[in-house]
Amino acid sequence: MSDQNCLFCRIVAGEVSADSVFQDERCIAFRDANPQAPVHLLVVPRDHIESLDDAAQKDEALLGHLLRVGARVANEQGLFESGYRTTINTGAGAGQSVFHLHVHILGGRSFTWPPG
Ligand code: DGP
Repeated sequence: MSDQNCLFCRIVAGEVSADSVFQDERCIAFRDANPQAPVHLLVVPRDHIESLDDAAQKDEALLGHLLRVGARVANEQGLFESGYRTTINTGAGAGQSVFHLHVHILGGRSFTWPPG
């Protein structure tokens, strides 16, 4: 399932280039083009799911996989000691701008709580 009008579907298909750090049969991880931290990665399922709100029961294993891949790539980027933030923006009001589910992995600086 992919959507020709979706930027992340086009990155998954290789039609738009991205600086990929990990790929498997279910997802890819690449560097965010507008980084908000020294390390800012996006973990993106290959299948088009608009947002976390659109994930169904059949997607439960995929959601877990995206988080585990996020931990893996964070550690590969050297964030084990310092920690990292894992974020999913859901809906425009929460800051989602690309409507293809993705997990942000941010690290390499300190973070405040609550987020802005
Ligand atoms: P969100 O706002 O949560 O939907 O996050 C979307 C992220 O996608 C945002 O941090 C910027 C990033 N982004 C937008 N366009 C591109 C692109 O063409 N390439 C890459 N690598 N990242 C992009």
